[in-house]
Amino acid sequence: VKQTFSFRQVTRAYSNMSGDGVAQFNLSPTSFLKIQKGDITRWLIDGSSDAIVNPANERMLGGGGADGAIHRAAGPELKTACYDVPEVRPGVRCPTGEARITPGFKLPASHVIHTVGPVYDVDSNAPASLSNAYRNSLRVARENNIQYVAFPAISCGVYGYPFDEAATVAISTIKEHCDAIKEVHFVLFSDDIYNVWLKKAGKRVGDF
Ligand code: AR6
Repeated sequence: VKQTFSFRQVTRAYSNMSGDGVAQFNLSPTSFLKIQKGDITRWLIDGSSDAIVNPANERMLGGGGADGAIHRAAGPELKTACYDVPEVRPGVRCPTGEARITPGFKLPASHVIHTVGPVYDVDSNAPASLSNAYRNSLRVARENNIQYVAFPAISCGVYGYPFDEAATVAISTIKEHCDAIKEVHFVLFSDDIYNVWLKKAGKRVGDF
């Protein structure tokens, strides 16, 4: 089905459908991309085969931003589960671009997929690292029969990735690697990022 949305049309469609405040796009005949504003620690969809993605660091024992909020909402068992993830080298449980999974404990989501995006100013191939983080998170979801996945804007906080460039990588990668995932959600904390993501989804997904 050929659907073409301008940004204005997307936002209008969004406000027309805004019962639940979620903008929806077809990624494929069997997968949806859903974009909403909000706090990812409160994301609740299915209860059995769902995961939120944590934008963590390589040590994978918590931090600030969404990582801190996710650890607070999950409770201390999450940190214990993270300690149990083996180090691949001293101090590194999850290298940049890779992903690891734990239970969600007190979170509404049943699982947390921890991934590490690039530090924008330090990583010499930031787009590849960011794409790997999305791709490997989806792969880990698939390997664990998880069909509903919620992402924040990985690397767009402490790690300093420009929103527009991050949205291009995020949405293209998800479009390419969404097989077997029923719904990929973005739960975005700020108006700025939400608007950039909506616009990019209209261009990259809405008009396929
Ligand atoms: N729900 C959804 N999005 C959120 C939430 C939330 N509750 N809280 C923040 N965000 P960041 P990064 C947004 O900094 O850039 C940590 O210390 C935030 O506004 O959480 O990948 C880790 O331990 C931003 O748009 O992750 C690492 O050391 C986005 O989530 C480092 O930060 C990502 O911002 C990772 O940095």
